[in-house]
Amino acid sequence: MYSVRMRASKSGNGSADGEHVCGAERIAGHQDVEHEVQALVNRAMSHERGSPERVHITIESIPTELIETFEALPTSQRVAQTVHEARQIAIQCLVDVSVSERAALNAIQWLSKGPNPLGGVMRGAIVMDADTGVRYEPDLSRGVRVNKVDWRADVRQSFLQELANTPLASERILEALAIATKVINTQGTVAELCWSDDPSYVTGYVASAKDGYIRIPHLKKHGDPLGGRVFFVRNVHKFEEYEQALKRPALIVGFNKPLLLGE
Ligand code: WAQ
Ligand code: MG
Repeated sequence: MYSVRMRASKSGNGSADGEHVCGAERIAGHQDVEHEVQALVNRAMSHERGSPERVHITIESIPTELIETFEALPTSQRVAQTVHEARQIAIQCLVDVSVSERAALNAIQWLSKGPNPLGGVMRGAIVMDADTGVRYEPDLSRGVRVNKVDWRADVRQSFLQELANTPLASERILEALAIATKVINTQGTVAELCWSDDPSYVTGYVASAKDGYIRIPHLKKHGDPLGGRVFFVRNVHKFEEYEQALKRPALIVGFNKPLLLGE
C-alpha cells in the first residue's frame, strides 16, 4: 500500500511555510495511486480558501503488516441555533469527558481567533494539555499532522451506500471520522475538538472514546476562514512519541450505522 498525501499553501502570514490552504491523507493500493494524486491535485487547485502557490504531494510505500485497523467511532449529532450555543455545547461535551473547562475555553479561543500565532490557521493540529490548557506543539504555527490514515476502500463504499441520503455520506465526513478515530485511539488523547477552516463549512465535532464522534452545527459563522483541530492529551511525557504515533499507518475497517436524529 501507499500513503498519498497532499498539502497546499499560499503566502500570507509571513511564515516560511506559507499559509495553509488545504491538505489530505490517503492510503491506496499501487494501481490507485495515480488516480488519488489526480483527485488531490484537483482539490488543491480549486479550493475555496484560494489558489495555492505551492502544492506538495508525497507518495510513500507502507508495509501492509504495519497498518493498524480500527472501527470508526460511533457518530451522533447535537442541535444548536447559534454559534454561541454551539460552542457552549462543545465545552459541555469536552467537560463530560474530563477536559477541564479552562482547557476547553482556551481551545475554543485559539480556533476562533486563528490557532497560528503568526496569524490565520495552521496546517496541523494544536496538542493541548487537557488539564492546564497549555500547548505542546514544538512549532506553534505548524502544529502536528496526522498522517497515513484512510478508510479501506470497500468499507468506504459501504459507508457511502448505507448512509446515502443522509448528511453523513460525504468525503469530508469520511476524512474527519477517520482522523478522529485514529487520534482518539492514540494513547494519551482524551478528546478532540474540530471545526473546518473552509469558509463555507460550519459543522464541527467533539470526539472521545466514551461519547464517540459528536457533530455540532454552527461552530462558526458562515464565511469565517478560521478553524482547526485541538487534540487534548493527558500523561503524554514524551511529545515526540505521541507525534510519531499519530503518523503510524491506520485504516478504518468498520462502522456502526448511526441512529440519525435529523439535521
Ligand atoms: N492532522 C492534523 N490536523 C489537521 C489534519 C491532519 N491530518 N487535517 C486538517 N487538520 C487541521 C488543520 O489545522 C486544518 O486547518 C483544520 O484541521 C481544518 O481542516 O461531521 O473539513 O479539512 O460534518 O478544513 C468536520 C466535519 C470537517 C464535521 C472538518 O476540516 C461533520 C474539516 P479541514
Ligand atoms: Mg480546510
